[in-house]
Amino acid sequence: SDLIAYAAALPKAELHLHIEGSLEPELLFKLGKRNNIDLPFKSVDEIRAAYEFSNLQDFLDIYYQGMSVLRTEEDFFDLTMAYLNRARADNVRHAEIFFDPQGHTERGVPFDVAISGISTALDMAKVQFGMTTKLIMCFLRHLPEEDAFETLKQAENWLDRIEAVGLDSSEVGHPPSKFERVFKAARERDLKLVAHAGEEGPPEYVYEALDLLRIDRLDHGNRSLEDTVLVERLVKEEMTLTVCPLSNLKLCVVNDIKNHPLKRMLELGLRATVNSDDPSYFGGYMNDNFKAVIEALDLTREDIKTLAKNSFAGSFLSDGEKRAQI
Ligand code: ES4
Ligand code: ZN
Repeated sequence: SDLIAYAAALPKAELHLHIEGSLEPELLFKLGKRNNIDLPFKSVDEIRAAYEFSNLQDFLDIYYQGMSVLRTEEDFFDLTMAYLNRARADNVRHAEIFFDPQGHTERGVPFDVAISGISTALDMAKVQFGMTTKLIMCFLRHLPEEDAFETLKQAENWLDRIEAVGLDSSEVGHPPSKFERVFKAARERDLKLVAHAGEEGPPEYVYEALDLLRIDRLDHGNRSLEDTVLVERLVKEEMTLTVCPLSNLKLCVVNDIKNHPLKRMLELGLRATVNSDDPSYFGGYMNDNFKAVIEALDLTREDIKTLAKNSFAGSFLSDGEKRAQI
């Protein structure tokens, strides 16, 4: 319809995107071949058929398996370049990109190899198509806090290339409180702070992310809606929520896209944004996510405009850079 075309054409920022989750089956195969890695799949179709999840952990098992083909700097460059090209086609003008260094270092791929391949692609996107980007280094929350400290140490020479730290992977059983000290250390290095919370975890985890980690932005945050006091606080603090509609559907955070809380979030005055999370695994990039919620939730032109504005307002761009985009 008209509104879908309107959303597609709007300049947008993507604030919740795991670069390893943008690895398409075709590239996965190509890199597997290039690196002589034996894969448990014989075809692209076979891989796609395996992308059926009943919860976050189901997905994460496949996600960590998929990233095993990423070995060299060139692999990380190719992965990142493919995403940036695809995002650009959806009129994403600015992207704040997560990466999971521990998903690589624990397989023997050095931190420097991953970040250097990614960074080269980010620099090229700026020169070639004027796209701006920020890099967010995530800690895997199923691993000990000590490992996160080790990762922060490995990042020491790259701090000028890293905007923020984040927290991802298996949420339930790994509350934000587990990472209070390493987030404090990151804050002392002037890094911005974000965390996945309230995706599968309870509102209590969102409170911990706010009060103990002192986050600048909330990733997902869906389950905040179960707590009216928490919602009022998020509204008052103008906290940005990076919402991922197709991800929520594929991971059964919502049982039907028609029951997605995005519209309700906007009505409550929350600063919600639309993002693709792990687009290769969840069935779509930025504009596919917009299309899904526009059709299912009867979003208005004003809603769509608000979502695009929120994406820049909630970004880590400077005030001057935000004004230039909005
Ligand atoms: C993730 Cl959707 C999601 N949630 C938590 N951790 C993740 N890592 C990659 N995608
Ligand atoms: Zn995520």
